[in-house]
Formats: sequence, C-alpha cells, structure tokens
Amino acid sequence: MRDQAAADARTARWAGLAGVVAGLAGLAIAGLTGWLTGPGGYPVTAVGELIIELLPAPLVNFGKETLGFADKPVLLTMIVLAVLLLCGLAGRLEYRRRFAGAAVFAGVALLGLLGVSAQPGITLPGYLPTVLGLVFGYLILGTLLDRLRRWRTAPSEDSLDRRRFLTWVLVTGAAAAVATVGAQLLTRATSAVQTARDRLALPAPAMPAPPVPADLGLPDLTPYVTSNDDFYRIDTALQVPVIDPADWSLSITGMVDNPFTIDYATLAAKPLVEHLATLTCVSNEVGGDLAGNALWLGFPIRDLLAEARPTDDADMVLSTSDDGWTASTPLEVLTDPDRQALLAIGMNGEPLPITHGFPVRMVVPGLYGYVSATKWVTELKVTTFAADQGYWTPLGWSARGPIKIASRIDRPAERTLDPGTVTVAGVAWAQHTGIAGVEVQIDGDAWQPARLAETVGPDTWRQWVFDWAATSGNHSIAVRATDANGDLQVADSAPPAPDGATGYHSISVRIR
Ligand SMILES: Nc1nc2c(c(=O)[nH]1)N[C@H]1C(S)=C(S)[C@@H](COP(=O)(O)O)O[C@H]1N2
Ligand SMILES: [Mo]
Repeated sequence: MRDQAAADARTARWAGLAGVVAGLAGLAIAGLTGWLTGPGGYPVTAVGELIIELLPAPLVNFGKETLGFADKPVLLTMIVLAVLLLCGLAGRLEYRRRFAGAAVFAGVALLGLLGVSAQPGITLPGYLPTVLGLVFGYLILGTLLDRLRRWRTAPSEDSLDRRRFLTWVLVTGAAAAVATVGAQLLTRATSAVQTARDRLALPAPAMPAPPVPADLGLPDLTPYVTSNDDFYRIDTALQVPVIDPADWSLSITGMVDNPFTIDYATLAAKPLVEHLATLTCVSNEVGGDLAGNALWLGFPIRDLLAEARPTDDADMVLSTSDDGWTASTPLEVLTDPDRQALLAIGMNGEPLPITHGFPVRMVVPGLYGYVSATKWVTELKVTTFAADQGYWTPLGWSARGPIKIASRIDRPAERTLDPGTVTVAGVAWAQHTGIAGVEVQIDGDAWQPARLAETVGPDTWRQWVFDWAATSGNHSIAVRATDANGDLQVADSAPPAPDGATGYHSISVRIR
C-alpha cells in the first residue's frame, strides 16, 4: 500500500515535469510566433507591461531603484516561473483527469491575451502567439502524458516506455529551450530598433502644414486625421523589416547622370516639408476602410531626383523596399513641382511606426499605395515602364494606379432607427484633384447635395454630412462624389483588380 502511494507520488512528479516542459514549449512557440507577427504579441512581455501599468507608481519606482536596470528581466523571469509552476500543476491535474489541465492552460493563456489586448495598436495577428502557444503547448502535454501513462501502467516499470517518456521530455525541453533563446535574440533586435525609434526627435519642418480644419466630430464618422494606431496596414512581408536608422541608406540608381546614396542623418537634416495626405489601397472595396489620412513629414522626392538628374528617356521610378517589395511610380508624378511626393520620416508628429515603414517610406498624393507608398524604402531606380515592373504588376494589377473618385457612408452605423432627422455622414476622396461635391440619394430618388467639411487641400479626403428626414419603412441610402475637375464618380460596379473598384456605396436601413 505504501509502495503504491510512493509510486503515485513519483508519477505525479513526472506528470508535473511533463507540464513544465509543455509550458516551456508553449512559451517557445509563442515567442517565435511573436517575433513573426511583430511587436506587442509576446504574452510574457505584454503581461509584464500590464503589471507595471497597474502597479502603484511607488512600487514600480521601488522595483526600479532596488533592482536597477534588471527590473524588467526580473519581472519577466517571475512571470515565466509563475507560468511554469501553473503548467506543472496542469500536468498533474491532466494526468489524473483528461482536460483538467486544459482549464489551467486556458486560464494562463487568458491572462496572456489580457496583457496583449492592453498593448497599443495591437491587431488580430497579435493574439496569434498566445493562441498558438496554448494549442501546441496543450497538444505537447497530451503527447507527453500518453507516454507517461504507458510507462507507469506497464507491468514492469523499467521498460522501453520509461526510456521513451524520458526521451520525449528531454528532446521537447531542449528544443523549447533553444527556440526560446532564438526567439529572444530575434526579438531583442526588434526592441533595440524600437528603442532607437522612441529616442528619435523629429526635426521641425522647414515648411509646416497649414492648421488642420475642424473635424465634424460626429459619432461613427471617420475622423479627418487617422491616428497611427488606427491606420490601415498592408504589407506582403511575413516579417516586418526592422531597420536601425543608423544602418539605413537610400540609393538613387539607374538612368541618372549623378547616382548617389543618402543616409538617415543627411536626409533628416534637409529642409523637410509637412503635408497632410490620404493614402488609399487599390484593394479597397466600395465602402471599404483601406484608406487613412495622416500628416507626413519628409523631403520632396523631386529634389532628390533633381540632384540625381534623370536622363530624358526615363519615365518610371522603381522603388525597392528592404524586404524586396517594389513599386513602379511614373517619373513625371515624382518630379511634378505641384505635388508633394515625399520621402517621409514622420507620421502624425512621430517617427514612422515600424509597421508603417520606419525609418523611411514614400508617400505620393494621388496614387494607390501599391504603385507609390513603398515602406522601408532603400532604393529608387530611375528606369522605364518598358524595362521594369513593380511587385503587383505581373500578378495582374495595372502598372499605373491613379486613385479613383470614391465616397463612403460611415453613419448611421445602426440599421434600425427612429423616424425623424437622421444625420448621414461619411468621407469622400479623389486625391490630388480634390472633392468638390458629394450627393446623397434616398430610395433611388433625386440626388441631393451633402454639406462638405473643410479640407487643407486636394490631397486629403473630405468629411460630408446630410440631414435626412427619415420616415417609417425600409430605405436605401446611396452616396456619390464629384471631383474638382467636375468628373462624377463612376457608377458601374467593378472589383478592385486590376486598377481599383468602382460603384456607389449604399446601405439599407429600417425606420421604426
Ligand atoms: N515594403 C512594402 N511597402 C508597401 C507595401 C508592401 O506590401 N510592402 N504595400 C503597399 C500598399 S499595397 C499600400 S496600400 C500601402 C499601405 O501603407 P500602410 O501599411 O502604411 O497603410 O503601402 C504600400 N507599401
Ligand atoms: Mo494597397
């Protein structure tokens, strides 16, 4: 009897070890996924930051003073130890009853997700590290415990099954340890650049932007200026390039008389321009939200090109990103003295966020992002449309991508409303030409003019608003815009490929 109790206790310890190893593996998977999906998603760091945020300031300061620079590593180590302790418990519980450990694993992951959700600017992929860590950690726990069961319930304890279990524990533990260290090293490079970014002070613009006009400020209406956290994001790279400004340079090559290379300090020391401009993705569907308006700080690309002196037969600039992505931009657009095509280093008063092209990207008013807005840009090759193609062109998208007139209804957001005045509002854009008018149509009746908010110029979208006297029943609301040339938005529906969607955005509402 006593022997049995002792054997059970030993088994429980082995199950605990299996739990710890599975926890290590889960953390390693979360670490590697976190490195891939970008900053903010690693649950251990996220929970650490949440704890610091929630702790009373005196306690945080005490930690800083007593532990010096080690406060963060100490906190993170404590979190990891707590997680592994709980995983050990989960292993013991799971051995006794299937899914009993799963509850503990899920609880730990839930805390991780809570931390991640508190990270600034977190997007859906940011939750992936925790979820994958949980799922694979639990699967690994199941495998280890299967091995353990076979060993501990075998007639003779000293069997092949014992060696199998121990091998699994050892191999999994070692792989998890190696992966954790690897993920740590990879992520450290990212956080070093993050720190470099946080320490950067943007130079003051030589040419500041005019003041931003009043926002209509209606609930559910897109703000005139999009915050960096809310700005849409498109990139093909699995791993976002992480570039220290000290290591960045841009080469102007190809069909130029004076090819040269410029570094970050030289670029930032040039007289910079501030310009508010709306970026739009060609993939945006009618009514979609792949557009954003930001205050960019940068140096006019035409001034760099003037220094490089393109030859007469060139008609395109192929810009290349650090990740190999390319865009084909018409040379005449980049050299146009009336268009602020920028090599941007600032976005809404901050250095570019890493995900939006830090340290340097292109912003060209009037062209879809896929043919102009190269993030992490490192080369401008002056060439021809005949000789070169951007990333998306061979994949079936147009070589040139001027932005089409578009308009969108943002509010009402609810689909069932009370009769009376309903304030319909949205945004409309026709970058570099400008929006001159927006009209609203109720149930296919006559088009009626909406009121337009102020704008700083033709390169941004405009908010619009329309007061509708709504009566009971089902209704449809449609919107269309006219640009400053007097051209009306295209009514025929077309999908985004190959050169941008067309058609009018409409919504259906029921009035009680
Ligand atoms: N390096 C790189 N730059 C890129 C892209 C990309 O995939 N890789 N996508 C482009 C596209 S299609 C658009 S619409 C804009 C989006 O910029 P944002 O992510 O800052 O909103 O970036 C452009 N620049
Ligand atoms: Mo795009």
